Amino acid sequence: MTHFSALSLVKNALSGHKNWTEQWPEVEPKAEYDVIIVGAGGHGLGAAHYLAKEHGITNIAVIDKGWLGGGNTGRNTTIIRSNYLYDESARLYDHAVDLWQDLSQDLNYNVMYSNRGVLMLAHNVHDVQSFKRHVHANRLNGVDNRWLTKEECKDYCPPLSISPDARYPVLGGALQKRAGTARHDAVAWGYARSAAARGVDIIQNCAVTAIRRHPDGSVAGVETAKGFIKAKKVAVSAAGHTSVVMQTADVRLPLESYPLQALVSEPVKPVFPCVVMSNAVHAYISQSDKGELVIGSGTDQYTSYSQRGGLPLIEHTVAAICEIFPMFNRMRMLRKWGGIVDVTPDRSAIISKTPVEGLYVNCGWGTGGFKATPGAAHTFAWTIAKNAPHPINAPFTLERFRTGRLIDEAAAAAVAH
Ligand code: FAD
Ligand code: PYC
Repeated sequence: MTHFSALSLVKNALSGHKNWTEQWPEVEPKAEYDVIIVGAGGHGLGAAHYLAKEHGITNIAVIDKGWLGGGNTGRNTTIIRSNYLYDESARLYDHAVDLWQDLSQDLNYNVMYSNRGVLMLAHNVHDVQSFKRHVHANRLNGVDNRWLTKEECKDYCPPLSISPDARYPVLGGALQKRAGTARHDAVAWGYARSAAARGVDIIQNCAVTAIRRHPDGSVAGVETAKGFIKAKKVAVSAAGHTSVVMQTADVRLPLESYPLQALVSEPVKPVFPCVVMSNAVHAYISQSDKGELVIGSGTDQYTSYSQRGGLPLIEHTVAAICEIFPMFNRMRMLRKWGGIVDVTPDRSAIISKTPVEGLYVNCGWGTGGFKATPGAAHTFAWTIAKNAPHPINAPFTLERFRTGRLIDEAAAAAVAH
């Protein structure tokens, strides 16, 4: 496999870019693996990368029912931040933000991490109080976040309207400067390439139809579209479809699945310097390197696996964008899509062993798991390898739904649900 470097770029440019080697091979599944990961999104592929790189476990298959990165990893609006309220979340998301800093170097693949800053707008007294509470809590946890006046918000993001005549005027905002965006496909491709180079099999277009258990209850392997595959350990990272997959092993999870939508505009020259989120008016926006405005909408009010979502939400989001950024009034929207997100009762994730020996689950990221990809994958790999939680994901196990020690991050979740 080619090592990407300035030299390899020049060499391949001189031969018309015809001699690049494949990024990962297409393989048929073996009869047995040490670990099978269900779901080739960023979280599943990342877990395979860290299992191979940090725990020396390489006899792994990552199996996906579609193409790798075709789930929420390739459908999200790529916002990365760690400004969550509770200590446990701050540690988990900031661990991810730490890993994002050097991820391109770690993978030898440009994931285009851009820490352009995430600005969360406050539109009412409740927002102001809640965001200031987040700013203070974050700073106590060593997470950068600061309060900006509305004029400072405008300086940081010139397209923003701070007119007092708006329906919900901007009263100020919380800015996390280390936060930003990354290129979502590249994250999946980079992890896939690195894992494959270490011997991991990536098997696409092969649905896992059931998890099988031994008579003693422990995990035996998975039933797939290509037949039964034995495994010592099975790790499920299937986002919106997690509860369906886990049910086949008789494990019920506290999850509900909803469609969440996003859309992009026609491309324009660089005009938008950061990421802006407005929970109250309900829209979030950044500009991609192609020039499209990337705009996030809300979740449908009802559970569904339809992977599209209703038009009223898009209309509401576009109205919100026009209100906060009147200069975008005449922009045309190019396309919209949806993904199925898995939501827990406390809006926090689950990275955990399960009551089934050898079965692990990483889910419940709802509308906000892209930012966590490296941190979730890293701690999930640890949990699988050591059959025990990493100190960072210890508060995020299934136990909390028994003990009642919930981590209520609904206010930090960004998308109302
Ligand atoms: P996925 O990438 O969905 O991977 C799961 C994989 O499992 C899929 O590829 C799927 O095909 C596969 N699978 C499912 N069932 C089976 C089966 N039976 N057999 C085999 N394979 C199976 N998060 C943020 O942090 N910031 C954002 O700005 C943001 N915006 C979002 C916007 C939208 C529109 C959506 C939908 C989500 C957004 N999210 C955001 C959430 C984020 O995308 C997800 O939390 C995250 O990408 C989940 O990654 P994953 O690898 O767990 O899941
Ligand atoms: O978690 O930051 C987030 C987010 C933004 C849009 C969807 N999720």
